[in-house]
Parts: sequence; C-alpha cells; structure tokens
Amino acid sequence: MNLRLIAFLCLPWALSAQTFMMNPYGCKDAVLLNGKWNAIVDLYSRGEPMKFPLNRKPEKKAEFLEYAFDGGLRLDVPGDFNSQLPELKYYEGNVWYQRHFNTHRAKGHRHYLYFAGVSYEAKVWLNGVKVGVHEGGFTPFQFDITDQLADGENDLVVLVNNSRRVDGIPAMNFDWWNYGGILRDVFLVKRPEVHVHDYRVQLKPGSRETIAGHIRLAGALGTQEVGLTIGELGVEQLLTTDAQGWVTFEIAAQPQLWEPRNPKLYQTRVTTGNDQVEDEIGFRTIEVKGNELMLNGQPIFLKGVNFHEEIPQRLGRAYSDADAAMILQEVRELGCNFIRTAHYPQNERIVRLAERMGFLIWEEIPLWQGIDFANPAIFKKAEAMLRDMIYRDKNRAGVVIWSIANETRPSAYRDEVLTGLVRLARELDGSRLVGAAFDNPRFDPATSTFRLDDRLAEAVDIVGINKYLGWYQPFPVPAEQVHWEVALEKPLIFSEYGAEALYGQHGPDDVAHLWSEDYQAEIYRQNLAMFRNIPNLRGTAPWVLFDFRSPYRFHPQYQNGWNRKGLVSDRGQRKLAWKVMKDYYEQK
Ligand code: GCB
Repeated sequence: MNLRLIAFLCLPWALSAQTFMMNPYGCKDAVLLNGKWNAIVDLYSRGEPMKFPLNRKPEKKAEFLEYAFDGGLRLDVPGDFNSQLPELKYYEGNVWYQRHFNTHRAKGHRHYLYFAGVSYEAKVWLNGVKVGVHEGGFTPFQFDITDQLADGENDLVVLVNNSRRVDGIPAMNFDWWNYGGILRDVFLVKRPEVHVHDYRVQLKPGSRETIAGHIRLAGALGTQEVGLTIGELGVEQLLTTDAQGWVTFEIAAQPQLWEPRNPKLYQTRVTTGNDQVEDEIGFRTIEVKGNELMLNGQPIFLKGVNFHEEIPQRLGRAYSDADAAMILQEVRELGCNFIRTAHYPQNERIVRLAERMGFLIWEEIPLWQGIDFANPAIFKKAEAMLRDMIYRDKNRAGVVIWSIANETRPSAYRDEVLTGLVRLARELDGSRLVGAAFDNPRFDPATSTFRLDDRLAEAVDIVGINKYLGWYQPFPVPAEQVHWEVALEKPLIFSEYGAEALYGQHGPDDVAHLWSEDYQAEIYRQNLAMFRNIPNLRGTAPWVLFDFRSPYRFHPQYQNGWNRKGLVSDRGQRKLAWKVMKDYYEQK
C-alpha cells in the first residue's frame, strides 16, 4: 500500500462517508425546516467550549449564562448569511443557527435531517447531542436522528463555518463570493424503517428501448418487494430485492427521447410497502463519435452560457424556484440549449428547472485553480464531492457532462488525482461524458496555432477551453488567423471567454477603451470569428451570464467587488455583447 493511501485511510472522515436519500423533494413525509432561524455570530470559536448546542436557559434568577439564541439575530434559511446583515458582508467564520421544531416520533419509522447545501462545514446537534459533521458547500448530506428525536418539541443547532482552507475545495482563492450559511433547503424526513434510499432509472447505455437501473432500499433485512411505475410508458414492474435491499432491472419501453426542443419527462414512482418517491425522469443518449457530440444519435452544437448560483440584484445566493426561473429565463432569452453551472453543483431547483426547460447541463465540482494536490486529503474530499454530485443528479436527463476540474496546472500529483477522478466518474456513471476545463493551451507563433500538452486532456471525453483572448492576453495575431489544434480527435467546448464591461460605459471598441460595452462586444465578435478555425468546436459558453460579486476584483471605478464579465449587468440590463451572442446562437 502506498503512503498516500495509508494517509487517506487514517483520516477519520474518510471512514464515515455520508450518503443521503435520493430526492427528498419527491418524498411524501418530507417537511421543509425553512424559515427564520435564531443565530449567533461566533468570531472567536467560543460556542463549542461554552456548550451552545445545549441551548440552556437560566433555571434560577441568579444563574448566569453569557449566550442565548432567543431574542437575538434571526437569519433566513435557506440563504447565505453574508447578504442578510451589513456587518456579515465579508464575514468568514462561525455562525450558529438554532431552531425548534415539533414532530411525532413514529413507530416503525426512521427520521432524518437532510441538508441540501451548507457552506462550507456544518456540525449538527439535536437536543444537545451531536449527530454529525459535513464538509463541502455544494452537495447534500443527511443524518439519521431517530435515536435523538423527542416526541414533541426538538431543539436543532447547526454550527456553520465558511472559513477558506488551504486543504479545502475550493481552497484559499476563488473568483466568486464566499457565501456562508445554510444556503439551501433543510428537510425533516420521516420514512418507514424499510424505504427507498436510492434509485437510478435511465436508458441502458447503448440502447433507446431499454430502461435500466437499480433501486436500493435502506433498512432492508431480507428480500423486499419494490414497485417501479412509469404510467405514461405503461411500465408497472414489481421487483424483488436481494437481502441487502438491492435490485437491478431492465425493462423494454419506447420513451419519447428528451431533447432541448422537446424536454419530455415522465412521472416515475418507486415504492416499497408504504414508502414512495416520485420523480420526473427523462430518457436520452449522449455520446461522442470521433470529435462529434451526439445527442440521441444526432450531432449537436452546444449553445451555452455560464452562471453562478447567485441573484445579483439581491446580492445573494440563489435558492428558490423563483430564483431558478429568473436565471434560466435569461438563459433562454439568449437562445441557449446548454448551461455550465459554474463552478460547483448548483441547487436541485436550478438543475431540475433547467432540465424541464430543455437545457443540457455541464455540472462540475468546485475544484478550481489553487488546489494543493500534494495533500492526500484532497483526493478524498474531491472524490466525496464527485460521488455526491453524480449520486444526486444521475437521474437528470439534462445533465450530460460531469466535469472534474477547472484550470489546474499539470504536475505529477495533479495528474494522479485528476485522472483518478476521471476513472471514478466513469465507474460511477458510464452513461455520461467526463470533462474538465483547461486554460493552458500554448500559442505557437511559427504556425499561429494553439496546442495543448496535458495528460488530463488525453484522459477526458470532452475538453473545455477557457481562454480570454482580448482580455487577459491579446490576440497574438488577428482573430481570423488564430488556429486551434487541441484534442482534435475529441469534441472541444470553448467553456469560457469574454471581457469585462461596466454597463452604460461606452467608447470606441479598441483596446484603449477597456471596460466599455463596445470593447466587450468587439472581443466577442473576434472570438466568434476565431471559432471558425476550431475544427472540433462543438459548443461554447461565454463567461458569464450576469455580473457577479467577487472580492477578487478591486478596480474602484469599474469593478468594486464585481466581476463585470456579464453579458447582463448586476441590475439585469443587457450589454451590447449580449446581442452579439444572441445573433451567433440564432445562426447556429
Ligand atoms: C476563469 C475562471 C472563472 C473566472 C474567470 C475570470 O478562468 O474559471 O472562475 O471568474 O476566469 O473572470 O477571470
């Protein structure tokens, strides 16, 4: 066994990998614990030694306690804390959340707390007892609270910490706001002792007439009966699990295939005993043939755009269906059929609505520049994030690409970690494509050609290129004369390009007038001209749909804490470049 592997296995959290139930949104007895929660800001980490999780109240008049949840700060859940109080705008550290809830312990049932996303680390106590810890801001986790749950009133305390970490993913630097808090939905879920924990219902790879997958029950002792119903397809299957509650199936069916112009989804129900989960599931194929990208057997060009999980007008994270609709309506207006949910798995409300609206989706883990690949903990953390992302969204027909990294530098450690993640993604889900975004192609002046020498590019199915020609680096020769010979045998997506512009700023469209809408639009025109010289170009995604907040951006006049590469401003105004892209996509 090599040394790094031993180190992985010694990490305590490596042994307690969490899993969570598939789709609490479709479970009968799932209650949202959203709303106002009490909160305490704990800059100096005093809450644990002072036993905040006990949430004690003075019993006698003279009893002296130096904290209380009642009567203090109130924060909205879901929601980042940074945008809820002016003094928390830049805050990175501990915030304690607390609330009561009432419920009945049900005999023969298990009770869970399910968190759809807490950034970055969460520690959870119920009635003073610690029920679990989770690291990673963008994927769900759950704790079984059956043993700690009281019949009647319960006291729930969550310590959230969003400090950046050298060994975090993302790490110390990233170009977006480090929103902390209980960012996404919280559910209290009651399920029968034996219940549907996980299911995969998708086309069998290589087939359009066989639906295949698995169902896994939790709490199963001995074989169990499981029902799978897709009414509109006439599928009504009774399956029997093995003693561990696991069953696989293959069913002949002829679904209408999901595609952007007809994003057909089928009501699907998985049942066992009294337990049931409902979902909407679509069926389609995605594959690479040489350097073509094929959706349902037909070549497709991805007309995409990137966005963060942020509502710029509200200065905060997106969390609701209304937020998802706001973002995705703007995607639709641009004429897209594809989104890259940069730079992390975004909330399920966004992913599901995108699928319903017919957008193909590139999802990625937040493995963004600046990761310390030599640290053995990194592989385990990245692995957990990748597993959880794939696990959560494996039934989404919209999702076609799992991306494992954004802009990393080749090195022995990095290559080992990332090619390991590519293998893992394929093992977990052989039915989608694995990609990564690269910013390291080099220009060869002798031939006016960009090339990429990177082992990772050889390992992935689809290569994303992030290049800001005309912004961070000038076009080395006029755009029409720039050639690309990158991963010619595979599909290439230009996954980021663009320039900054402050809405309303105008000027001649030359480089002496950076920050103007005119210059930004010109840079788009030049990039689009260059794209004609990329023989394997199968899609593009401008960076970025909306201006977004970033402490990385200091220019006092034009940026002031905002990345201004939006095609649309933070206040929802479309810049000139928006029209350039819209026209391009209309002609594609
Ligand atoms: C990149 C990153 C993205 C940044 C963008 C920029 O290459 O992937 O996260 O925000 O460039 O604006 O510099």
